[in-house]
Amino acid sequence: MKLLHTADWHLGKTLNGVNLIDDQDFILKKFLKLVDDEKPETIIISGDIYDRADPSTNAIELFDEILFKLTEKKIPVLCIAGNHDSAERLNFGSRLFANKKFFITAKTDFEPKIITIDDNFGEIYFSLIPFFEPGEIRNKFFGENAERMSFDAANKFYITEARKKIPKGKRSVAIAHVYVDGGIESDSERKFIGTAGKVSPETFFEYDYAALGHLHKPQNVFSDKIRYSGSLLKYSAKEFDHKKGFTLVELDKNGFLSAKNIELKPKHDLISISGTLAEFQARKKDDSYAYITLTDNEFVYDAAQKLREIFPNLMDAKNKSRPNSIISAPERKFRENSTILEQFSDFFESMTHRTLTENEIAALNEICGG
Ligand SMILES: [Mn+2]
Repeated sequence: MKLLHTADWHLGKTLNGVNLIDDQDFILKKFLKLVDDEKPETIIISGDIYDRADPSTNAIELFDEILFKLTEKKIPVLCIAGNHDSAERLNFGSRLFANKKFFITAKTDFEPKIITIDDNFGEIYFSLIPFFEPGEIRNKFFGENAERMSFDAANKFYITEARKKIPKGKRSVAIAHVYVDGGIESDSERKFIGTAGKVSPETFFEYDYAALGHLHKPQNVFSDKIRYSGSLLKYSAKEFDHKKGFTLVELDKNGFLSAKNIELKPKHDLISISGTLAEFQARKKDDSYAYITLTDNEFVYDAAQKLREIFPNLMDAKNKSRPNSIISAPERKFRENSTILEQFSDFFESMTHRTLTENEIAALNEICGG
């Protein structure tokens, strides 16, 4: 069986104030073309469909469009929720969509979701493991008074439950949105709350392939069979050298055969480069999303304006001796890599123009700490 594995679309994402929806639309149309060319028998989307729990209407429309086009091709699509998605919202219509072979699992269940799809050699069992907080598994299976669980313990438990429905000797694929220990993090993933957010690779050893989402760099962890397809596009300056694309996986009668990354050229590249203004001015105009570090020793007057003549999509510019941005950065509403409490207090402040009181912070701590 040929599988096409993708993840971390983050539809509706903005980067330095630039909405990437047109770039996402462009690359997903290429993805549809890739589906026509490669003719996979199953498509896997391993979470973080949207960038936010309350996605923009543009993002919802784009997902709706791509889904419709995929289901028209009559290829089964298996999809789970990631930590950026709202499980409840993404779950909408899931029972109806199953009739069209679009299988979305956004919420955990007492009986973890298994979908079987046949190829010439028989059935393949797919475990759909949506992103969950460990507390959710604890409450659901053990009760609220049970001991706290780590991400590792909760995932091990849930995947053991999932495997109970897979007959011995049958081929199987896990679809999950987790941080597998040993993977390389970028800086555009939102960290899971709590320190022990990692899951050990052994959790997936019984599967013939683990189609993972969460880490944005395409990579294997521990073996060829445990793999992140990476995000749809470069979602931070640090990702300038990532090769984004889609992962094509082949399973034969014995299980895993091969996996390779198919790189697709985006509408705009994202570059992070340094040089003097004179060097840049000698270049051709470049419409990449550009993060520039100027190496001139002397002060460059009106640098951002001059750089924009070469890089119309200038995202940020710095001078090597002055690490702060020399272009006016758009107002950032929320702190990056922040806790849920920090995110909420930023949101609260932007909505009410006042800071949280001590009582309110205490109440929130109680809610978030559970
Ligand atoms: Mn993600």
